[in-house]
Amino acid sequence: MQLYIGNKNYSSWSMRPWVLLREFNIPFDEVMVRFDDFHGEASMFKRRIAKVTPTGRVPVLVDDDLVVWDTLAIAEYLAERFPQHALWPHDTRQRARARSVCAEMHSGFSALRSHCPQNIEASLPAVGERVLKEQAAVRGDLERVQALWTDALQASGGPFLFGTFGIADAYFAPVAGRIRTYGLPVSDNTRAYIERVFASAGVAAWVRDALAERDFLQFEEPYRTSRS
Ligand SMILES: N[C@@H](CCC(=O)N[C@@H](CS)C(=O)NCC(=O)O)C(=O)O
Repeated sequence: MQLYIGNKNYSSWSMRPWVLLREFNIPFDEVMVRFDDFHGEASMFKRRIAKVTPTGRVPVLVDDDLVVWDTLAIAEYLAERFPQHALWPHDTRQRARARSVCAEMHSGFSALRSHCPQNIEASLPAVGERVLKEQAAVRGDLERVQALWTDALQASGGPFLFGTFGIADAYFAPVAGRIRTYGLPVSDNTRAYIERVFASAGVAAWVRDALAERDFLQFEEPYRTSRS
């Protein structure tokens, strides 16, 4: 299997399936396609990705002659292809809950995503403070994600959202990363969950690679002018 991804420092959608594959030690080859501004014919990223999928986006999973695009479809495919791993919870009701929170993440939290874009190597607490003060919708997203995590952790008993690390945790790992990058204020329990996510093998490996990239892409950087 090959997984096409973008820059590890910036690409939150790529992070989810990559982290999942690594966490469960499922062998795959990574194909990193460096981000550019995604504009038209001149975009090398678009040209390379167009050879694999007409959507022009990452992540994309290629398994022999099968192409699976979009994070949720990739997660579902992996769960079916590797039933020996509990990517989703075994229990039907828990699985329905896990799917609900992933679907909510997939189509929601747009304020947090747009005002606090993924930037693993950066530390921007002053930006986070300003954004929280100015953007009620970001405050709403932060409140909602904390409530969602608290409910899931209470119901499962932890340490991860549905017990052991699974698709839901991979889905929220980039949100946990944004909370760290922007120093957003969260409860002690939420902070402890975030630390567990970052200590998990898959996420820790992604972060290591992201920090080693040292690539600065201006169009992904609304808040910095350089890496230093
Ligand atoms: N719904 C898609 C979203 C994928 C997505 O937007 N990926 C971004 C990178 S994180 C991308 O490829 N952007 C290229 C573009 O916007 O042209 C998924 O879940 O895979």
